[in-house]
Amino acid sequence: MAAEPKSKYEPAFLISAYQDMLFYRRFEERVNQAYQKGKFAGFCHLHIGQEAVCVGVQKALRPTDYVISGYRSHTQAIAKGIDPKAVLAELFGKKAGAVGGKGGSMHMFSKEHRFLGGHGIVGGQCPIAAGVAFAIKYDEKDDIIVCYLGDGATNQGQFFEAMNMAATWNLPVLYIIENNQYGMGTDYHRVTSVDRLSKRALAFDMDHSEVDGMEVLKVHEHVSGIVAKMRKKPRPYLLEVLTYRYRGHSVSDPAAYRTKEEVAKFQQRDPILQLAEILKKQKIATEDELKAWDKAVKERTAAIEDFADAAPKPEVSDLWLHVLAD
Ligand SMILES: Cc1ncc(C[n+]2csc(CCOP(=O)(O)OP(=O)(O)O)c2C)c(N)n1
Ligand SMILES: [Mg+2]
Repeated sequence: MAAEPKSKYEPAFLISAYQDMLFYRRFEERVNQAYQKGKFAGFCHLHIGQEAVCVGVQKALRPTDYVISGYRSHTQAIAKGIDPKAVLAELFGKKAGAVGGKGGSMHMFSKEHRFLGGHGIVGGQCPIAAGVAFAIKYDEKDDIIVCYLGDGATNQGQFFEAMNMAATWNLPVLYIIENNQYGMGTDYHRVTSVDRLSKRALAFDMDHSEVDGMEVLKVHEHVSGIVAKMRKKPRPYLLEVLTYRYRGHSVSDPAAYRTKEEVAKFQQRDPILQLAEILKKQKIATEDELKAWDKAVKERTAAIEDFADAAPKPEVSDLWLHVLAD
């Protein structure tokens, strides 16, 4: 029998990608439980099922690159370097939160980590990303900005306006559509004139492609290639990542508009399970080690919740802070 082709990825990379995805899954599960226990209220959108996108993309970037996103962005914020304690404290409305407990689930932000939100207006991040890319180019830097958006956001006017400007001025912005098949309860096929959302780029003569978002290594390899080209010659790019959200649109959506069979079909290709198979096949980790990592991750998320529980609330006088820029 032919030997398994050796992965071009080092064991350390595979372990790190696996542990990151596992942590993001368990973190979001804990967020969901905390919400159900009434520890916080308001909007809350989970990224469960889409972990390979966030991890594969982030590992293709460098710290000076920027990331901007929509409202499904807890773990994207962590991937960009924001302390998970600050993310959970933000959800709990605590002063130690990423934005002092005043933004909540949809508004993670850190200038220091170049994570520029967390935006609740669908598609609102697209023109901001073009503006940041303009600044990068103006300053003659070779950084890029990744702008995550959903399939639903590609039907918003500002997406088209931003794409036109980015293409006209050759701005270094990588628009990544996380096509998780649904905009709230609407299957994207029902509201979209094209089969592949990446085709939207044709109208702007913009480079574009698709990649399987359930395989972290595919995402990483594909995005690394795109980013390397963008750094050499600033140009925008539209990437469609085919993924799936396992939970409802928000924690209060039972997702009755889709079948169990459909969810199961995607879960069979779960990004964490797929990488676990690779780790075992390449004898990088045993089943027992995978279980031990999971236990450690669960303990880590429990400690994060303890921190967020104990953290103090903001002062009433904090209402006067952050109203205007310093
Ligand atoms: C401009 C605007 N219109 C409508 C909404 C209500 N809304 C919130 S999320 C959402 C669906 C967006 O779906 P998609 O872009 O696919 O992102 P996903 O939730 O799947 O990550 C809608 C319509 C909004 N927040 N902003
Ligand atoms: Mg969607």
